[in-house]
Amino acid sequence: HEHALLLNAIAAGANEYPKPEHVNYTYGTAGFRTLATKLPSVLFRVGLLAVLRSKRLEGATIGVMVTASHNPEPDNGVKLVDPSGEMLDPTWEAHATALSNCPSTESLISTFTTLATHLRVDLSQPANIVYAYDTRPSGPELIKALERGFESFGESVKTNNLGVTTTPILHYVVKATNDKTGTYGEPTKKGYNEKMAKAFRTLIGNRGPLAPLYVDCANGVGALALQDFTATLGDVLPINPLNTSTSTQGSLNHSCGADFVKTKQALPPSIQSSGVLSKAGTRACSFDGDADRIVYYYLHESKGTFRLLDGDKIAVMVAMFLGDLIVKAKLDEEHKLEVGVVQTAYANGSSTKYLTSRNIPVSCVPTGVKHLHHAAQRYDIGVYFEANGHGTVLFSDQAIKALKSANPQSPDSANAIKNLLAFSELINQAVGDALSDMLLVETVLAHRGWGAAEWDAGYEDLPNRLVKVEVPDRSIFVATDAERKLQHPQGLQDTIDETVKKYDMGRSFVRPSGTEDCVRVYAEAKTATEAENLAVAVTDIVKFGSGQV
Ligand code: G16
Repeated sequence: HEHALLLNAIAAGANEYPKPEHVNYTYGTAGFRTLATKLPSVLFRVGLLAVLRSKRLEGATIGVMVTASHNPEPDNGVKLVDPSGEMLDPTWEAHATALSNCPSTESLISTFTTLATHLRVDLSQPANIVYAYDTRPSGPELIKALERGFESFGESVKTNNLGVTTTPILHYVVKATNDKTGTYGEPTKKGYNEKMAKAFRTLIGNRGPLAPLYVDCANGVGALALQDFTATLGDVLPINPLNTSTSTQGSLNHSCGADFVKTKQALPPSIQSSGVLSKAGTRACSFDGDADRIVYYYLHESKGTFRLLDGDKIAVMVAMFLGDLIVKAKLDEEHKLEVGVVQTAYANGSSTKYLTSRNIPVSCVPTGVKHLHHAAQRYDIGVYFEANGHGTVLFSDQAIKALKSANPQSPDSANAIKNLLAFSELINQAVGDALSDMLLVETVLAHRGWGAAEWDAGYEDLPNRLVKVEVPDRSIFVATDAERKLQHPQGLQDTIDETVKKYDMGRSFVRPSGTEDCVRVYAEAKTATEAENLAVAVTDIVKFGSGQV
């Protein structure tokens, strides 16, 4: 009887949120992402799946984030977060896709029932969900659809609406809520801010106050998180927030934010015209629309040219610094720790070469935080960053144990150990966070006594270009070998290889985007002109391969 009631409730909700015809949804790089107007039925169905997942895990708390991050304002999206604070188990992505594509209420009910049976979900279990959304105007309507999904299950579902919040805060709250040891932190925004502020103060010691930092918030939710955080932190780090217009229509990610800066390799026009970077030594950073990416930049002191310090530059500086701290910690032979770095094909060739030449292990995985995160878990201390600024540093349980049980033989070692442990508190262990990563960068710079120019001096990026190519059907492009090669359309990779050979230090690859309706072309080469020409040549190959030319 109860089962029949549940199915009736789901059917009633499904009728309110019918699936639009001729749309095929896929769970992409970071969940479902498309025009917000196409998403209400998906949100309702994701609500159902989140409850199934929580019930399957005996009521463990699941997270749901409504955001389209770096995408333009009219887009939106939704992704699920597992109890550990990590992205949804990839085997469940197919279930999310199956539910989202059911053409009718009847087929949705039948797919739901089949899933519940096959996944051995005991529907009488409780379910717990935490959810949040970014500042997009479409957020509240989509949240209603999501809540309608939860409500179908009646009282067995307990929810916690975090409201307008960044993606990393949602991940943190999910992890902290499920943490049985009670050591990770209080499962609230306040708990998160206090945890980070405390670790940051410990690490900065008497080095503060630091030089002022300009932060481009992409006119998104990062502006609100930054404001909350600075109120907690006080004046150790003077922060000047820029692009904070979260309620001005059309402003989100528009000509600002991490994706703009990384792709255009230029200052946001608003920062250019404000002149705030013209004072030598001034550094700035940009967040993206949901504050889980960060890139830094500054202007060259004598030439005034734009210098980008992207995810690769962050990874290299942080890995080198943590490696040095481990040496200083002088841990016993059986507790020796290793730092490793995880990158994607987008990593600048110079960064990989630099790390390898310093004997830091580097692995390459496909695009998407979920892939990097898992690869980073294989190291004692795993540093992962996508070139676009997504990333974090993971400390394994073993590393934490080794540090906590160490017997330092000198004040220097004791200090290094204390600092390594403080880094594990400062850095978000669930997912990359622009705010936490910003504090990480600031700490390393303060300890090294470096400004942006000294950080930048480590290695010189190879000139590169990233191009979005619009094609009639991006699904015909299938990449392999950590996305460094194209498997389909057949023969295209051979043509690309032939072309790449003609360029000094040339490298290029093609892959379909999992968040936007386009194919991405990346090219690097010895000179800017060559990188540009290579990108144009490969773009032509893609257009030809897509049947456009
Ligand atoms: C998302 C993912 C990132 C990925 C980016 C671009 O970022 O979380 O891992 O690098 O999309 O992916 P694609 O090239 O497949 O479009 P965000 O910041 O948009 O959530």
